[in-house]
Amino acid sequence: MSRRVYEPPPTSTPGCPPHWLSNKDKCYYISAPSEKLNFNETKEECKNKSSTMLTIHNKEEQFWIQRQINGKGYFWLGLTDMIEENIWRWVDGTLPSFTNWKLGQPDNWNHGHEEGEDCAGLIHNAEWNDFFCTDPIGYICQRANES
Ligand SMILES: [Ca+2]
Ligand SMILES: [Ca+2]
Repeated sequence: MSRRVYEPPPTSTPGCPPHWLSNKDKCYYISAPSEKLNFNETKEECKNKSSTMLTIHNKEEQFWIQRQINGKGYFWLGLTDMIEENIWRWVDGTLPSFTNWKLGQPDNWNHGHEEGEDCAGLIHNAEWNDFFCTDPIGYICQRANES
């Protein structure tokens, strides 16, 4: 994959609801700094917004998301191994073909908890890390672009 040049964020959201961003065939809702939810709350909130939790399927989408959330903190991915430890699945049940785990992650860290970490999110540079599903962090919902 060749390196892509910087693209400024879109100024309009064709085919997407107000406050959603358009990229390729999807619309994305990125939570404001005050909006922090745990994994299950995010799943519910995205459903309420007629959408699903964020899934990332290739490097190009990963880079786009990285530009949107740069310096804004942590955000959930719709990715979990709560059904079977270390078998990561998107919320639609599919296995990821693309991943961007931070080196050493996922580590199923379990300090102070009986259960390890079973829900994945984006950290610095939009690298992926597994978190406790009950952690409140930012979230991103996605839906098909209708244009
Ligand atoms: Ca785990
Ligand atoms: Ca971790």
